[in-house]
Amino acid sequence: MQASRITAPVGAFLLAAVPALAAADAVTVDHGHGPAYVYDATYAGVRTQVHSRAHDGVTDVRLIVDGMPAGRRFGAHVHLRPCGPLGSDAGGHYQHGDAGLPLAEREIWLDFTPDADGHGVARARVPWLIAAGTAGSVVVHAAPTDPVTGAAGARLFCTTVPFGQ
Ligand SMILES: [Cu+2]
Repeated sequence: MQASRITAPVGAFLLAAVPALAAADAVTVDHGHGPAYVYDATYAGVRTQVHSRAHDGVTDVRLIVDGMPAGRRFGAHVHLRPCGPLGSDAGGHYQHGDAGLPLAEREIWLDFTPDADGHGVARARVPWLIAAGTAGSVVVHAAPTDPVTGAAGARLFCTTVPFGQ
């Protein structure tokens, strides 16, 4: 239910003397713990963590979910806005760059299959950064992500993550 963000310059000792260099080397780390909202009572007991690390033009996002039913695959994505009382409040999928590229290269997908203990982990690594304020959550869906359309069925629960802010 909390979200936090830390921006830590690499080689902080350089910060005072060379601010521009320090900024270019900044590592931005965003976290979200949740879910903030659950839209299907079946999932009322789940717990989520999202960890996002951006550095050198690469964004690395991890989703960890506990308390899930085992053995089937769930879709998950980075969405545009923070979670709200309605599943639709998170908006559509965050999309980056050239609309001519496949969706799988322009969005951040975090599909996962929980193990026998109901523990699921997904990691996505993309060669670009999320502009501050342009993505606000990770939504878990009822079905795996369709590789062409990006659709993944009903929104089950949502974790707010202040990406890049
Ligand atoms: Cu989604």
